[in-house]
Amino acid sequence: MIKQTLLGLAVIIAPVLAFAHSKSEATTPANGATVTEVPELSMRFDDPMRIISVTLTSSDRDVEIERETGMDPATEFRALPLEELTPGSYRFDWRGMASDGHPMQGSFSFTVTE
Ligand SMILES: [Cu+2]
Repeated sequence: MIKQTLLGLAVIIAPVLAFAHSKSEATTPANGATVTEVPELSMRFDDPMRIISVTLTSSDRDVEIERETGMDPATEFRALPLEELTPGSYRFDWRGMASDGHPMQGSFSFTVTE
């Protein structure tokens, strides 16, 4: 009986905790998307996020990107690839700090075709 009650509480509390953190709401390209070109990489957050580091990886190598957004907390992050992205799978990883001071990280992936 007690176990059931605790489980019920965990289910109720979990979404509230997740919601307290600023999360990446939408990205360009969208997570899982297949695109023919990538003029820019962007992320939008529901609360300002200080993006500390970003990497774009394809297969086994890092692709050079240049961030357009500074180090100040912002609800939108933007970066440009410094080279045309050749067909393949890409993964964008970011680390940052939420407005409540908690370290956050996330990633999204996309595929480039000809
Ligand atoms: Cu937090």
